[in-house]
Amino acid sequence: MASVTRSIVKSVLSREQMDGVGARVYRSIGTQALRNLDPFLMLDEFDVEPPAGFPLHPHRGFETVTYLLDGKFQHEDFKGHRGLLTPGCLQWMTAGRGIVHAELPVKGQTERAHGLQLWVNLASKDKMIEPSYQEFPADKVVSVSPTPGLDIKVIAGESYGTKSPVFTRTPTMFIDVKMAKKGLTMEQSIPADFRGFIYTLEGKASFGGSKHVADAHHTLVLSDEGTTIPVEALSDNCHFVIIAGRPLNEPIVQYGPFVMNTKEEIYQAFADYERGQNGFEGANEFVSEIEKDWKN
Ligand code: FJE
Ligand code: FE
Repeated sequence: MASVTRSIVKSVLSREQMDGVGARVYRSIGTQALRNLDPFLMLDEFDVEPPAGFPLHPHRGFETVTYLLDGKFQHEDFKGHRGLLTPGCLQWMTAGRGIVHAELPVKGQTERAHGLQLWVNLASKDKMIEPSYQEFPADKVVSVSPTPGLDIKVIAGESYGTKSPVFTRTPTMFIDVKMAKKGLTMEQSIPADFRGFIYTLEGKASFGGSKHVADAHHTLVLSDEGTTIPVEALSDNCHFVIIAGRPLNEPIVQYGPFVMNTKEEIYQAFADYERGQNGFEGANEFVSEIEKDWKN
């Protein structure tokens, strides 16, 4: 049976903006043009030069997926969990009921830290679970090369028979694709009930049944119907990600770093964070070592 090809229904160019402290981001999902794309809340292509970064801030009700492309990036949370991301490293953080952390480039380093941060919403039943991490150094991120010059990293889900070990509470796929030469083609399967998009990083390619052409910093929203997306490289060195997930179809009430289902739950999140309760114990007293280093 022939599979139905998804097409591109919308193309949005990310505009450069500032967030955190002086940190440059190209926001894809999470702007006026694309408020959210259930189950995704935000995608930022961050491009941060020290001393800019994301000092201590809270999260509740969703997951943050940080995938580093260039440079070095460090993180530390209020329970002492700390780590360093180098190119190709993946951190899949389930904030659940509460994480307070700092995400900063490494001090003394002049190179920019460049990567992607995706926010995946959690179902109502999972919003208040214990926080947890899935962390993969670059050499533990699985990859597949179906043809010479086509290199795919399987961050989540499956591509060309290769499966990621990442557990996604909200069913999600996240594929990083590099096509070295103009004219190369690939095709990615997408589960029929997933909503998805492509975010372009480099080069020029044509995507989907509609043969939509795009270059860097574009978000291409996929049609909901279909189970596959074909791609053809129209330049050398194409780099893009394909991200899709099963919509939760639940109400979304977001206030910055808290994403819940009702306004009352947002007020509760503020109160919990302020008073250091219901998962935010110790949040106010916490002093980040990496933030201290970074200020000196
Ligand atoms: C945040 C301000 C912020 N995009 N991309 C408010 F700066 C942040 C925040 C980030 C962030 C972090 C990384 Cl590592 C990459 C990002 C925003 O930390 F979450 C809110 N609410
Ligand atoms: Fe964060």
